[in-house]
Amino acid sequence: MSTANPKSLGNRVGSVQCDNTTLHLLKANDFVAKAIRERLKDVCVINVCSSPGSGKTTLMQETGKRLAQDLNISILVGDPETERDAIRMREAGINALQIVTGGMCHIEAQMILQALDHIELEGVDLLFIENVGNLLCPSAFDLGEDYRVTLLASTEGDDKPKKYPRMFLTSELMLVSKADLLPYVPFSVEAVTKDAHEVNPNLEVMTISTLNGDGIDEWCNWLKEKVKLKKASALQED
Ligand SMILES: Nc1nc2c(ncn2[C@@H]2O[C@H](COP(=O)(O)OP(=O)(O)O)[C@@H](O)[C@H]2O)c(=O)[nH]1
Ligand SMILES: [Mg+2]
Repeated sequence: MSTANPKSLGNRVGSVQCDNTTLHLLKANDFVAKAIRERLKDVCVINVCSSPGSGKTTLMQETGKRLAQDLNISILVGDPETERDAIRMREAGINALQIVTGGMCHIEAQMILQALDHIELEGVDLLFIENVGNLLCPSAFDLGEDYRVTLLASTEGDDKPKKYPRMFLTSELMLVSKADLLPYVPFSVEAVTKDAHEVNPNLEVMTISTLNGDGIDEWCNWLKEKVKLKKASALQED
């Protein structure tokens, strides 16, 4: 060890080789995500991601109301603090449990595994996970979901898929939300779709507005189809 720099553990002065502990954390996370998939074999799980304020909770409320006759829906809602979103979901008649991450900027699989012991899952067809508002960290954490859906609001700018590629690369569906505001903001659905497809050619894209209802039927039909597929694959495994 160099006496000139006793804390460098023998590395050259000016550089230090750090162990990437995040990689180990993600391996552990993937292991837990696998356990969640095993446990939720006949529940369709959708991990809903976006920046804060893109309209996740509003969309979940509306979706829950619209699909109440067709599907039994529960939701786990992640936020750094407060139970506000779970309260909003319960007000909309949806069984909801808040995951308070204690300041953490994403949900980890172990949080979901813990939460599953505290939410009624008997007869549930569709479990939403509303992730913490963030386009970066949540992309790295598999939560045992079947599908990842990322909202991008028209007010956020159409440059985000290329700036936050991992979020869009790991998603199955991008919802361009707050479409009712498109006439008022400089946002091109064509440009954002082109960029998103350059990041992930398989990404489905829908344009929706919870405020005026545009695209909500298409979104609800997409969900019903995914629930059907999950049930069919669960039956095949039995
Ligand atoms: N114009 C417009 N505003 C919306 C829409 N959906 C949600 N909002 C508003 O956007 C804000 C954030 O919504 P919220 O659902 O809490 O977003 P979250 O943080 O992603 O869960 C609220 O003031 C909503 O009323 C929409 O489709 N159009
Ligand atoms: Mg919310």
